[in-house]
Amino acid sequence: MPTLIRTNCPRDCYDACGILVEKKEGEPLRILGDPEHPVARGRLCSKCAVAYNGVWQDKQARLQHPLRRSGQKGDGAFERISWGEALAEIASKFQAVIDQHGAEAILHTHYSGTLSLLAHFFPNRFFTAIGASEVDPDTICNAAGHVAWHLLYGESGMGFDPRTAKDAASIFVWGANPSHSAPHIAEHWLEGAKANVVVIDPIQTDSAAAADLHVQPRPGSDAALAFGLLHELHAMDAFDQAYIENFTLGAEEVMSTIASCTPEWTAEQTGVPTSTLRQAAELYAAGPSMLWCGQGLQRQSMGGNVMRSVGLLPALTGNIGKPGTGFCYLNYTPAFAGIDLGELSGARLGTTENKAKAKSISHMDLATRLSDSTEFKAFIAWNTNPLASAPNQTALREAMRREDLFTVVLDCFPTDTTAFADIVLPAASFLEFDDITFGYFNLLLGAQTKVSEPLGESLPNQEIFRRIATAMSLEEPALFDDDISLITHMMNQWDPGFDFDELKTRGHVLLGDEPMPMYADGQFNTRSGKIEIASAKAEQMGLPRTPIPHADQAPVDGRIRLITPSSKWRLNDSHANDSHLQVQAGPATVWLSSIEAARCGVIEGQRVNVRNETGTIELTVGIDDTLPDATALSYKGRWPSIEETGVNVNFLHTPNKTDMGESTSVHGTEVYIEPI
Ligand SMILES: Nc1nc2c(c(=O)[nH]1)N[C@H]1C(S)=C(S)[C@@H](COP(=O)(O)OP(=O)(O)OC[C@H]3O[C@@H](n4cnc5c(=O)[nH]c(N)nc54)[C@H](O)[C@@H]3O)O[C@H]1N2
Ligand SMILES: Nc1nc2c(c(=O)[nH]1)N[C@H]1C(S)=C(S)[C@@H](COP(=O)(O)OP(=O)(O)OC[C@H]3O[C@@H](n4cnc5c(=O)[nH]c(N)nc54)[C@H](O)[C@@H]3O)O[C@H]1N2
Ligand code: SF4
Ligand SMILES: [Mo]
Repeated sequence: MPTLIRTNCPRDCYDACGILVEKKEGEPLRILGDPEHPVARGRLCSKCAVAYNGVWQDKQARLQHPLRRSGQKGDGAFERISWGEALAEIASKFQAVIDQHGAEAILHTHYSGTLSLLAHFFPNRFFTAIGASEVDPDTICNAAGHVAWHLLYGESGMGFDPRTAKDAASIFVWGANPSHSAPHIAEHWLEGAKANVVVIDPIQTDSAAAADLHVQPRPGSDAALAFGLLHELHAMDAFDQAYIENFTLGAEEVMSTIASCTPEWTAEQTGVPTSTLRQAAELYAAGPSMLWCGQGLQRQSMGGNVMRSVGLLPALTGNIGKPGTGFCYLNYTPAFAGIDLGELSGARLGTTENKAKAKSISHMDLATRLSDSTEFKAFIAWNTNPLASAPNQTALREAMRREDLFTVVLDCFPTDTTAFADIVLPAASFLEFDDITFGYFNLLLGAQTKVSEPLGESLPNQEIFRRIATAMSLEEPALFDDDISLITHMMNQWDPGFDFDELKTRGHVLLGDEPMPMYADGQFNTRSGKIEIASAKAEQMGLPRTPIPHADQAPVDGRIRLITPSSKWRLNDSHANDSHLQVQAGPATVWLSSIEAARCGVIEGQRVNVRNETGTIELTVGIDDTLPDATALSYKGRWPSIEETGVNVNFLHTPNKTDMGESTSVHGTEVYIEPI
């Protein structure tokens, strides 16, 4: 008889599925969806069902021992060393950098390889305590949106509770593609909703195709679209004057702009027909209406302004604080449960002097800053594979070839980034240690349960950093808190009325029995306590005082917008090394409409050069006639080292910063497409 163990998927994914592991002596684990989990409902997504039973259990594919570089950086030639040797070398190199250049010359980059709380947050304690510099993680993903929601509502991590959809008449999905990035939410929550679904996306995603209405603006034109919708909503008398008066600040400053954004003007700016605009406005006006704003939406050069403009809809129509309303960017579920993530990450550690010297740099500057040998002397990447996911790949690779840059990389697998390390440290997988997981859409917390021993000599991230701290003879006690006390401490902060063992038995908990009301009290965490439509803070930051109806210019001179969003077959760049998923994903393809293909002089199946000022890559043409003019599509998540061409779309990803948050504008990338 197999043993059945409940655990949860800790990937950076909206779904946060429950997992059931079947364990039988002498046989591979069977990783299945938990039938009792409200999101998974007995099934994992098509990528994890394969990868968790494939590459994640392939011992040969995993890193099992610490390694020291034995060839040139990038070659991937390593010799096995002991943990003792690895830790001694890291400690002495870090100490030398600190003595000669200060701890701020140590730069770490990290993100969401795993979101389980200990493995994701605890290692930051080490870097904060010593005063190291950090690549601001959100600048590769969603920093523009965070700044925008903060300016408007004072929060970016408190969205609607998805359960409130039972009371909604319409659900707007703006610039997210749940059919890829949240597959269970797409299938059960969205497609099963009684509400009318409106998807706003330049691409006809499967979610858009299944929606009641697909609004297809040109990329980067959403702020104009939002103002055009507001014009229609105002004309329909759908503004909530009482709500505006009581809970918003500065609405009068946008009213004349809204009046000027006529349907005809909006159609010209966005490519959305006036009839579609009206239909969308009618559906939002019918209310109660929910608004889900994706992270793809703000990966445009004016992405912050886009979010601020779209965020006006709930405020001006009063679709907030009541059942079936609200907006969602992300939900910081552990914080709702009372878990202190600042404490877990050691935000309060380190001296004031160190803190003042430690730098926070944008991913958009990483390649150039790292290529300057005077600034950073050591580089540590953990929970991330920047040589697949970051912009400006050619320059970043060149910088990481620096012989004087001591580089340490932690991962479960050998990746493009580990190939550039001096020391590689093997990380245990989510099946190999206990932790707490969470959902950032549904208000879920779950147990990550240890199913098997760490493979080879691999260790969880948090243990690796405890050992580095020991090797450096650091004394801060918070660096040595063990997993059991950290988990117990978090359970105490949360206080659900049972302990971690019970959480393991239950698998997951959905916070609250009923939908949690967000902003029902009309209190907002802005300076004024109101929704700041006009913002003095924005002005101080050098931004417009109010959102503006901007639309990016359509590309000129034969250039094309290249959107590179979530692939159905990858989770960011995780699982790209699974051979079965490589077959499913097919060859690296750039999708174009037949009109656009003809204009470029290329046909379906042809190999083409896709190029811009940042790089050139070779792709195969696919035809998709649902794509708008001057827009191309290619999915993210491939490892250059696995591709025959040795490159991926991030060789084209120009590190242009968004208007807010110094974040990526990757979906604003422009390219030329030419026959080879
Ligand atoms: N072109 C393009 N590029 C993009 C994007 C895009 O839309 N288009 N999106 C961006 C976004 S949103 C993001 S978030 C980034 C994500 O980019 P990454 O952070 O690079 O991607 P992930 O796949 O989340 O995780 C990276 C690594 O973490 C490792 N990992 C998993 N579990 C553990 C663990 O427990 N310990 C350690 N040490 N490692 C572990 C995985 O094996 C994997 O190699 O990519 C960005 N890049
Ligand atoms: N399968 C899978 N799931 C994932 C990930 C993955 O890589 N693969 N990544 C995870 C991570 S880290 C993140 S951050 C999320 C991201 O997931 P999402 O929030 O869904 O973001 P993206 O996939 O980047 O893009 C979503 C949609 O935004 C659209 N878009 C691009 N530009 C514009 C625009 O100007 N206007 C409008 N209206 N839409 C636009 C794209 O066409 C795309 O369909 O997904 C998570 N889930
Ligand atoms: S990646 Fe997302 S959809 Fe797939 S199993 Fe994990 S949580 Fe579920
Ligand atoms: Mo992300």
